[in-house]
Amino acid sequence: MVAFRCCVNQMLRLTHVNNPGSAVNVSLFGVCWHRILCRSTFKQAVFKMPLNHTFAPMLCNMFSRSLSTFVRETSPIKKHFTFFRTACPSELKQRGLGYCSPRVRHVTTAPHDRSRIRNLLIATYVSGAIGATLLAAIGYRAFGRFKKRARGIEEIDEPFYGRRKQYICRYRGYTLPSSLIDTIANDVPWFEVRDDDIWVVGFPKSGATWMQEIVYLIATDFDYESAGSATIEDRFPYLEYPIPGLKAISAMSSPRFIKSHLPFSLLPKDLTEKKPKIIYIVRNPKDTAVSLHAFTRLQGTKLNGTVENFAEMFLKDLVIYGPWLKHVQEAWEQKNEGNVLFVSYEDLHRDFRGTAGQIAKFLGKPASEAQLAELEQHVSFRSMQNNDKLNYSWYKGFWDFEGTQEGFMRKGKVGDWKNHFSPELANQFDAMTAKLESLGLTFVDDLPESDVNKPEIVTA
Ligand code: PPS
Repeated sequence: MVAFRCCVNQMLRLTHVNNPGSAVNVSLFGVCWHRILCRSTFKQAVFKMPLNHTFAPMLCNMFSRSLSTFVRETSPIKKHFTFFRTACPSELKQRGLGYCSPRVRHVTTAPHDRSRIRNLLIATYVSGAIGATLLAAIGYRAFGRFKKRARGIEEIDEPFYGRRKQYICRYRGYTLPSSLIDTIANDVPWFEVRDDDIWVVGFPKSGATWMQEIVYLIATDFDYESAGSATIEDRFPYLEYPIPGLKAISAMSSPRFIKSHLPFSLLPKDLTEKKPKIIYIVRNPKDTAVSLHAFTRLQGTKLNGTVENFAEMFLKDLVIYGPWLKHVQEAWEQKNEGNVLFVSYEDLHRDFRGTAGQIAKFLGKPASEAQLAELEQHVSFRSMQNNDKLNYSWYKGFWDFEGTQEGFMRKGKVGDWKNHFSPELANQFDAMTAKLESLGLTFVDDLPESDVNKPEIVTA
C-alpha cells in the first residue's frame, strides 16, 4: 500500500505542474477507480480491508491535494482565482457571475485576459472530463479482465466470430460463451439441486429440445394440455441462461425440469450429494458441428468463414462448450451412477419407441405402446417445427430467422455433415471419436433410412 501511494504521488508530481488537464484527469480517474474498487469483491480478496474506511479517504486526500497544488501553481487558473478573489461585486454582477464575498477588493484585469482565462478553464474542464471518461473506460475494461483472470477465466479474442471477437472465453478447461461466464463461474456451482429434479444435459445441438419434450411428457403422465400452454423454455428452463435465470429456477415448484449444456464438472456441486435423474443426450460430432454453425449464425453472430472452417474450430475447441470430446467423456464416466441415463440422438431416430420406453422406465413412469406412439407423433420433426411452444419462434426479432432462412428446427437428420465436409475433415472427426471407442462408446453418423436431402413425407 505504501508503494502504491508513493507511485501515485510520483505520478501526480510529474503530471500536475505543467499540463492543465492532467491533474483534473488524474483526480477524476482516481475517483472512478475508487468507485470500481468499492463495488467489486476484489477489495476483500486483495486489500483485505474495508475500502470505504481506509483506501477511499486516502485516494480522495491525494487527489484533492494534487488538484489544489495544481490550482495554486498553474498560472491561468491562478489568475482566474485572483480575479474572483479581487474583482468588485458590481463588476462580477455585470458579467453575470453571481454572488461574491463582500471582502473582495478592486483589481485591474484586462477584459481580453478574463475571456482568455474563461476559455482556458472551459478547455481544461472539458479535456479533463473527456480524458477521465476515456481513462475510466479503459481502466474498467482492464480491471474486468484482471478480475476474470484472477478467477481463472481467460478471454479469447477469436477473429472468426467477426465483430463479436470476445464471444468465447476459457474456464476450467472449457470454452464457454463470454455472455454466460459470470453465471457459470459464480452462481451455477452454488445452485441448490433437489432430489426430485429432472435434468436434461448435453453438448449444444445434440437434440436437447427433442429430449426435453419427450421427458416432460413422460414425467407428467402425458399432460399435453400443459405442454401446449407454455414454451419449452418456461417449462424446462436452461440453467445457465439469463432467461428465466437461476433465481426463477430456484423458486420453481417441484418436480423441476432443468436443461443445461454444461459438462458434468461445471454443473452445481450439489449434484454429488443430491441424486436427481439426469438424462445426457449425445449426437455424432459431425452433425453437431454443422448444426452449431447454423445456430451460431441464427443467433446473429457474423462468422468469418464457412461451415468447414467452423468445423475446424470445433476440432480446435474454439466453439462454445467445447471440447466436445471431454464433455462427452465426462458424461460417459457417469453412466453407471444409478441416476444418469446416456441416450443418443441417433438412437431416437433409429428406434424411437424403444428409446422412449427406456427413458420412461428410467423415470419410473412405464408407458404403453399406444402412449409412445402418440408421443412419437407429437415430437416428430415436422410437428415440432410447426409447434410454436417448441420451435423457438418466440425469439423472432432477437435471432436472425429471416437472414439465415433456417429456423431452430433446421433439418433434424443424421448425416447432414456429408453436404458440407471434405473427406479429410471427416477423417479428422473420425480420429477424434476413435478416442472414445476404447471406452466402449461408438457413434453412428449416417443412417441409410435417413436421407437428409429427401423431402419429408407429410402424413395427414
Ligand atoms: S440447443 O439449442 O442446443 O438446445 O439445440 P438442441 O435442441 O440440442 O439441438 C437442435 C437440433 O436438434 C434437432 N431436432 C430434432 N431432430 C429430429 N427430430 C426432432 N423432433 C427434433 N427436434 C430438434 C434440430 O433440428 C437441430 O438439429 P439440426 O441438424 O440443426 O436440424
